[in-house]
Amino acid sequence: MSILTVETTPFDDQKPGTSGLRKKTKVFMGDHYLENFVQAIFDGIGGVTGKRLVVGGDGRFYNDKAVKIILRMAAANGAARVIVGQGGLLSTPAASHLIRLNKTDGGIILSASHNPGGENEDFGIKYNTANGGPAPEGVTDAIFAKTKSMSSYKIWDGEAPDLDALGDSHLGDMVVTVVDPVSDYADLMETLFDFGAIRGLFADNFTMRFDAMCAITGPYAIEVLENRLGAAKGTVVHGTPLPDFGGMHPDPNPTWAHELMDEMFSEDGPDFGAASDGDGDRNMIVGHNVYVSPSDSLALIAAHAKNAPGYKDGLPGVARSMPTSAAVDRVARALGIPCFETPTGWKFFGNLMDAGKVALCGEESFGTGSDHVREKDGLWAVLMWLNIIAATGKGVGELLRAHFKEFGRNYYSRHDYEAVESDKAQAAYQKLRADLAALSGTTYGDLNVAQADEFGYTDPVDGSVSNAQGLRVMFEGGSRFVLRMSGTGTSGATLRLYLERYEDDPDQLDLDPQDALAPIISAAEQIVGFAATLGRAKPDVIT
Ligand code: VG1
Ligand code: CO
Repeated sequence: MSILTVETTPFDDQKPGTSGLRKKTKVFMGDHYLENFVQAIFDGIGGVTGKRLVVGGDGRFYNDKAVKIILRMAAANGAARVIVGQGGLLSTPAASHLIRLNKTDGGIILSASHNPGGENEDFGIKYNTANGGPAPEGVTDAIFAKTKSMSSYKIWDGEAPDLDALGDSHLGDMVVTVVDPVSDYADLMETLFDFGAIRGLFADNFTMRFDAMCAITGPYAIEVLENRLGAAKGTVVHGTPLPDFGGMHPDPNPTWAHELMDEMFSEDGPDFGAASDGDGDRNMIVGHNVYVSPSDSLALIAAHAKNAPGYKDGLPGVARSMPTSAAVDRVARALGIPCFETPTGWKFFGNLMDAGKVALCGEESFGTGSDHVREKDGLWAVLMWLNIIAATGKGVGELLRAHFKEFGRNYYSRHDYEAVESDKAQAAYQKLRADLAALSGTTYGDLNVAQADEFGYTDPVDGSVSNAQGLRVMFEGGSRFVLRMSGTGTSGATLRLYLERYEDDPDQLDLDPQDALAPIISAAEQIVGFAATLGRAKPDVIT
């Protein structure tokens, strides 16, 4: 057996997006496509000679084959050890934890997250650094630069070991360690939350439904909720990860997790419901007859985190992505802690957490997490809610109403225009961008534009600058809309319109968000002209 050096030519479309490189599965299966990118990762981080890595993915179609290719390439490139989840499986938060627990040099996660999986759907790959978090832009830029001049890659000329057998084996000089994907993660959860109190809740007939959407979180949720916390068998549904997610679109929002929504809004629905995405880092929280928007979930967790043992001393600070609502800002102000506003994508939270400036982070896109790992963590958010419910004795609806009463409500919604022809999406985006300077002082119905700008971010820890992170139109009184181009899609362009309005009139706290936001939706239409520019009468997905 020996090291093969395979000649190749560069691909011109391997620029990582919001969270790694995502393409149609068949693109990754094409000759040299995955291999080129993996070699670019290795070269972009200064080689992997003598290094230790974690590798795993969400089990979607091609996951197993891709893991074996990466193992053979790591061995040929001189890596010392690779820790792999059994069967090549690891949720994104569990991979982040394994990197930190074993103090490896980094890891490779295979997933296209909330995008559907299968031979004709999506696949993805990303690199995480030694802190367990997604590589920051400086690193992804270096990887992208390497993809542009790729002329050969190295791969071990021999079979990768069986990924189903736990324990160590060798691939050339490299040690492959196959680990249980769940146990270390489940142990970590036990250190953060009051498992005794949550067990008491379930012993007291508290009912729950967790929809794993045939994706990676199933085994984690079964172990933690059913085995360790005593939730009734069958609490976790769609709990077996399948290569095509059983045809489900594993994006935990009311549109795609409609089965769960129907059950939670039925007469005898469970007390508590949750869902997670393809790779396990997203979450949706639902009570009986009440839906919790991710921005509100973040704010409520910030207000109640002290109930969980892992956060009993309080939070040093919190952070949210720019398009996420300002609900958490109000809690931070009340707690007297800082609140940071970052660009979209979890990679921007890493430095803040490493520096101890924040312990809780969130995004409007169903992402919540803390400094226990450096990724968002779906099951963590679910356990945090269970811990808060157990500690306060209040249900989801009661908690939410009390929260709005105390802090007011940031009505919030996101309208997505998906798979738009790229030039049309660009036209709409660039039109608003060009108009920004002239918007301030203009009026739409009762709304006066106070400020309009393009969001840019200077990292408070390392001073790195990330420009062009979305367009903001802010109205007097705190309402606003934001327009962004998605960086995770694989066909055409997706435009995201984020809408927000603050309300503290006690009689106005229970409106339908789409009604509450109607004046802002109308202003955005007048300013951007979606119907005319995109040729779409309405958005494809509303969350
Ligand atoms: C989307 C979300 C963003 C999230 C990213 C990765 O990105 O909006 O908040 O961090 O997905 O999530 P974009 O560029 O499409 O808006 V995951 O769970 O797909 O890794
Ligand atoms: Co995800």
